[in-house]
Amino acid sequence: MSRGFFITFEGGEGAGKSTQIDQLARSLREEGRDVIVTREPGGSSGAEAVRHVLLSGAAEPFGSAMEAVLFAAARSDHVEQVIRPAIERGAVVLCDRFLDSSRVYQGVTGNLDDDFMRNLERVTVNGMVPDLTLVLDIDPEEGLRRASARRGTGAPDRFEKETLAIHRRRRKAFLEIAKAEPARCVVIDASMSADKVTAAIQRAVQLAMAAASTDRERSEA
Ligand code: T5A
Repeated sequence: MSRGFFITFEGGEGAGKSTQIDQLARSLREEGRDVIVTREPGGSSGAEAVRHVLLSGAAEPFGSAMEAVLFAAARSDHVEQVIRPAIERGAVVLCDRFLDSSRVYQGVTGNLDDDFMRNLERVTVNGMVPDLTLVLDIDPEEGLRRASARRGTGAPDRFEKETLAIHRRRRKAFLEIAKAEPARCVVIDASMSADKVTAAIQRAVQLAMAAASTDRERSEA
């Protein structure tokens, strides 16, 4: 593959994104592919420095627009330092959350203006739109239960602690994005067993990679 392939994992809290990224990375590496696993907020040294400020709630008093700006600053560093170089050298990049999380968490449930979010996204992503986005869909009650069981006695973060009604709005918003962008997004039922989710993801990834190769061959012919 000359250019790499950029896959993002999206969805609510505790949907199983990290679990499934590990599985997919393992199977792609077994096929001999160069795989980069990364996450947001974070993924580059500059962005990891901003991660704690965002997830601890230290930026919450600034309001959702300024939180969106901080997520954007972290994403810009991550795109330019990690994602774009990896894609240009032909790697497969697996990213735990990306632009759709900002659209949903800051845009929809932060009640931010569409134009503001669109302009911020354009500057931040700078053309690095995912080739495939896997939306792991789960009832927020179950997702939060899983996230809480994994966390043990630790406190929920800035976004996890919000009301069930807000998490439900987020689920709906992720599904609306997937419906509006069917060429990029595939919805995966994340309530199934982890093995079944892995199998569904592998099918979606194989199909998307095969379609991308065909498109490239056609455009080079
Ligand atoms: N955010 C992020 C924004 O507001 N705007 C943005 O632009 C971005 C990028 C990040 C937070 O930041 C917000 C969104 C988030 O609130 P985070 O700590 O990085 O927070 O965590 P999350 O991305 O939310 O991910 P989680 O850690 O909550 O969950 P995962 O990764 O989806 O789930 P995972 O794999 O850790 O699984 C959770 C538990 O469930 C089990 C696992 O073993 C684990 O214990 N599990 C299953 N159990 C049963 N059946 C299955 N199929 C299972 N799959 C996993």
